[in-house]
Amino acid sequence: MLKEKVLNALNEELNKEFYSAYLYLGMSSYFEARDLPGFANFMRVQWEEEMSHAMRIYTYINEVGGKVRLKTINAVEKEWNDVIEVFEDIYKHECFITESINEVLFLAQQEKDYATMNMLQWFISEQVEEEANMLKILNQLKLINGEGTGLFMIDRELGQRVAQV
Ligand code: OFO
Repeated sequence: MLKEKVLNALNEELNKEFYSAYLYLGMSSYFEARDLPGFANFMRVQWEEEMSHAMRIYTYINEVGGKVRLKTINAVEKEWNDVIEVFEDIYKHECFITESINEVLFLAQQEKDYATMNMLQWFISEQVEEEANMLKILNQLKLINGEGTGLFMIDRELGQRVAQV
């Protein structure tokens, strides 16, 4: 049985994962509008991944007899000026999520909730990968100044990404 504190933290994390999905879908639509179909595809796949992160937490809460609380998901209102700005935001957001997962894990540890700690280990590894992938693309975009033939080539590469979930 989940302790109240851990359950609340997991429900907060669930909301953040849904927001991640929503944010990345907003970015996908930004790329659609900018005629960058590869970037749009990449972010749409990322949207699916984030939905699967949320559903992992959703399933876990139910599995251990907790009550899922589906809270308001914030709007995605930001207007981006260019591709580099979008990836700066993605990288920042992933670092924020890593911090957030670390805090939930810390809480679970304090509460001696070994099952939740075990479930969160998957997220710890996933965040290492997510941060590294996003930072790599951000750095590549900076190298080409976010424009020209380089941008076209990255767009083609990102168009190859297919959903793993
Ligand atoms: Fe992007 O890893 Fe979940 O939020």
